[in-house]
Amino acid sequence: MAAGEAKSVLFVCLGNICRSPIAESVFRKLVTDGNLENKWMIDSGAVSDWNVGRSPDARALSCLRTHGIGTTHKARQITKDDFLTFDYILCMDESNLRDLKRKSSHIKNCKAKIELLGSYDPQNQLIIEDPYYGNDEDFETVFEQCLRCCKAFLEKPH
Ligand code: 6LJ
Repeated sequence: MAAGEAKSVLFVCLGNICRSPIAESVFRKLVTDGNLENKWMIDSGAVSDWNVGRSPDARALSCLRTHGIGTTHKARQITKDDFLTFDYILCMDESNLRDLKRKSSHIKNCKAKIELLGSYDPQNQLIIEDPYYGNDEDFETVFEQCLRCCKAFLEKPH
């Protein structure tokens, strides 16, 4: 990437209604608060097509609201184009990473660097677990992990 050029990041999880919209919203808040809107393109998506068009899980929205963050995101599945256009695709667990690497292996000229968001965690919690069958505390844990990792990623992308 040339200096001064905008960078792009796509946050990915299984259904794009819990973890990745939290990560996307947290990162967007950090970018907005830092007056860096012109420097970043930000989105999120799903490995699966289970929830396409849906708003985030009510527990994810409630967790974000608690931290003063809103979102109008609607779930979408990742596309071939995402691998060609995004600089970074940051995912949540080993299953996401396997699915993304498998999909990218069929794509010529894949541009995206595919990584675990947790690889940026200063507290070294590598995996951001799926909170779908969990409770509000699990969503709060996801939020705190995303906040730590997004701060570190914004500071110094790999
Ligand atoms: C096709 C068959 C599966 C989950 C989730 C889990 C389960 C989810 C979900 C995350 C976001 C039609 C859809 C699994 C949205 C929905 C239940 C099954 C959905 C799984 C395994 C471990 C932990 C969580 N699968 N929905 N249907 N995560």
